[in-house]
Amino acid sequence: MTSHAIRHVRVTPIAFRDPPLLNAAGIHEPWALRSIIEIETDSGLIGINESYGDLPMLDALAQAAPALTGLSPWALNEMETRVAALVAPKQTTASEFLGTQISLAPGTHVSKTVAKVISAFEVAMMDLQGQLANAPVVDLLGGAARPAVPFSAYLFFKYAEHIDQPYAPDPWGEALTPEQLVAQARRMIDQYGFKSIKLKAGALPPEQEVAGLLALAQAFPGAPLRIDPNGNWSVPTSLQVVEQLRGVLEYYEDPAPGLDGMAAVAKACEVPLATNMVVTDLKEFRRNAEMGCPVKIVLSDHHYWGGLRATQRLALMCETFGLGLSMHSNSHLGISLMAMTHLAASVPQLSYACDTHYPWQDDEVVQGGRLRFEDGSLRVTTTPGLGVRIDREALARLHDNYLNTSIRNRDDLAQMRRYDPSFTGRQPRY
Ligand code: GKR
Ligand code: MG
Repeated sequence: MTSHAIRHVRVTPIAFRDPPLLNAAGIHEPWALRSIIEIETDSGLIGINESYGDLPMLDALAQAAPALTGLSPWALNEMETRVAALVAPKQTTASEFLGTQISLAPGTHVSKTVAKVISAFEVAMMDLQGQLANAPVVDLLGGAARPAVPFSAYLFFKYAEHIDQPYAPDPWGEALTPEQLVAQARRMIDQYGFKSIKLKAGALPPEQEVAGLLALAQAFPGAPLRIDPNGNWSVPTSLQVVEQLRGVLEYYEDPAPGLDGMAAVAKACEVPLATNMVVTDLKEFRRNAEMGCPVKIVLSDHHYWGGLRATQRLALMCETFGLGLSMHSNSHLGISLMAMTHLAASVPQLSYACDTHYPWQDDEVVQGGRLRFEDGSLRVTTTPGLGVRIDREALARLHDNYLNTSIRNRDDLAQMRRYDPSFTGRQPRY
């Protein structure tokens, strides 16, 4: 009988072009890093995934990879147990004190690294499961609640060029004024058909960002609008901004730092607060609930919430506590975007269009090139597994980019200091 046991895990770090996008931490570097994960079975099947590509993540993936050898692609719970045992940081326990090394039991220590590695392997294993069962991943998650997933136009203030532009400048140009921002939105909406708009804020003085959002509201009447300064505004500034944006926002994403800051804003503002910064694991979810849910919308991310199934469990908890659910994103390519799409299609409670950085990338690692949006949505694939396969030539090219750049960890702050040596990155800045 053919064995589908896992034989090998291959992790390939890649780097792809990323524009000079401004945010609270500083500015994007010219290369964004990701890892491409391939899990191969004895029978020669290959399950794929895309995750973070910074050095600690690559180290954690390498540390955990042996846990998969010999495992069935269906054994997700066993994979989680083994990964948690291998990757969890050690604690000084009584038995360790007495000289015995013990691994922490899963569940007793849930670090983000464990959740990230579990997610990285889970998606690739589910891609394998789909190939074995001849079913798309969305069917393994219970079937599609919607045939296509709506995404939002994710706008950034940006410079026209990087400080040491290593390749031809991106076609989006500069966006620092309300007029340039509206032009960026128009271009993105014309090209992709997005219906909702999110503005990444926390980069320019708040009055300039408010002017930008008001210009968007005027240019796109009726479009749901969000603003996200990544916790870079004090509570008084957050309240001032939301007052200036009265009647304009669909939700208010991470205005002030920390759950306490968010709770102080929530007390005095009617617009629901959303986060991908202060409710990022079960412990924080519990604290938000104990505080009476100042945060009303959780912007999930399967890459660090522990995978597709863990995010489905999060969806149920959001429903239980009357919270909304959507997804945020990072600079990513098609495998990550497609995994998000299968997950989002399977979640009946998804209440808002998801974020994606995808329009900011022009590289791709999947066969057939860039994924195509229809009317602002991405159709969930119906072929086995994730429905995307790796383009080997593209992977080799993107890996070469990685070998040729010295970037090994994303550092928007250090990059901004190259433009402005006095930039401190102190938060909240305003
Ligand atoms: O790429 O600059 C960025 C974003 O700020 C990203 O890092 C955030 O994680 O998009 C994310 C968000 O919604 O906060
Ligand atoms: Mg955010």
